[in-house]
Amino acid sequence: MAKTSKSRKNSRREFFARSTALAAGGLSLTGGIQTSRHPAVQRIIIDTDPGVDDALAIFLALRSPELKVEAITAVSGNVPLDLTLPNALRLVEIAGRADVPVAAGASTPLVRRLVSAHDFHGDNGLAGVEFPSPKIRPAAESAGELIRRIVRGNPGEISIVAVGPLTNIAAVVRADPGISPMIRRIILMGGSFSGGNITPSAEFNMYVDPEAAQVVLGAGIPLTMVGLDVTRKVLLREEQIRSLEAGRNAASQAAARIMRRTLDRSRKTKQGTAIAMHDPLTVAYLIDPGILSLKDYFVAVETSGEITAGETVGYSQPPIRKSAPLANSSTGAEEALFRPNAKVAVDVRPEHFFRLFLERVAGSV
Ligand SMILES: [Ca+2]
Repeated sequence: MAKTSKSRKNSRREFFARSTALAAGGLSLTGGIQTSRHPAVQRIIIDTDPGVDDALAIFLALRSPELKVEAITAVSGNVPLDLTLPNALRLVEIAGRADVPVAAGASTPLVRRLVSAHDFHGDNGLAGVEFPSPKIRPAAESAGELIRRIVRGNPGEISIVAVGPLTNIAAVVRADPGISPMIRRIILMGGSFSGGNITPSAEFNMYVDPEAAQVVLGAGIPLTMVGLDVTRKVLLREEQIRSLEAGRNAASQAAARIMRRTLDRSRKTKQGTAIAMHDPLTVAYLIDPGILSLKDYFVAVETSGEITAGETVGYSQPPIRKSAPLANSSTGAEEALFRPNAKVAVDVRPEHFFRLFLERVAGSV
């Protein structure tokens, strides 16, 4: 008995030592080459709309020693806030991390009615898998208050991982414009340069709140955009679900149940036989930047299109030209100064993602 406990403790220590060394040295898990140095632990806030792939992203973050999750803020998106908030609380509780504060954010987009995605995420947002009601309570502060307090208390230290519609982040930037230079960076899941997943033009998070996306893209905060161009190439299948089922921890078991049900639904509704790893890919990139290749773009989001709202358009070089003015318009076809506002993921190594993801979520950490 004592021996088992000791060896488990040792393997846990070795795991953390190895992971911390990797992070401290900027050593890529995938390449094995020391490239650059960055702080051993990255402090993050996760803004999320759980959401089946949000669940995986949260588990991955909470089980990775390179990341310190300072807070989780819920937003309406895949399902309304009255589901995403308790789901976030449930996920934190399942992962055994009741120490992480969870706060309620916006229940509606900035100026639009909420369009949710129950058809994919199930009635409860977790593929219809029933987990017990959470015992922990949401933070007394709102998402906006919590984000502002943490960022202002640690200027330049906190990165935001935004894996839902950008409503909460836009509201923070609008209410407190001076906060932008204090945010280390935003890594967002959203957008696409290769067609959408809710309309032919728009990716879901951008579609739900394009006005919020416009605020965030224009805020001058260092941005990394992880969009459908890469996330739809990282597909979870039967094989990975079996690995999660074999994982001997509550998070892996919960992830397995959620993804098993999601895959079954997807097959039945003929939406496909694999599940794109949108949100967890964003978190995985923070842990191992070698998983993605990035390219500088000026990214703009369509807000006025009747058919195309939420479409992201990437300019890789000047000029930044808009549509031709209407004949009765008083404005000309002005060109804006070309200055990239985002690093956009253009290529991905799916096998590296799954190695990291399964090691962390299904592993015995
Ligand atoms: Ca999400």
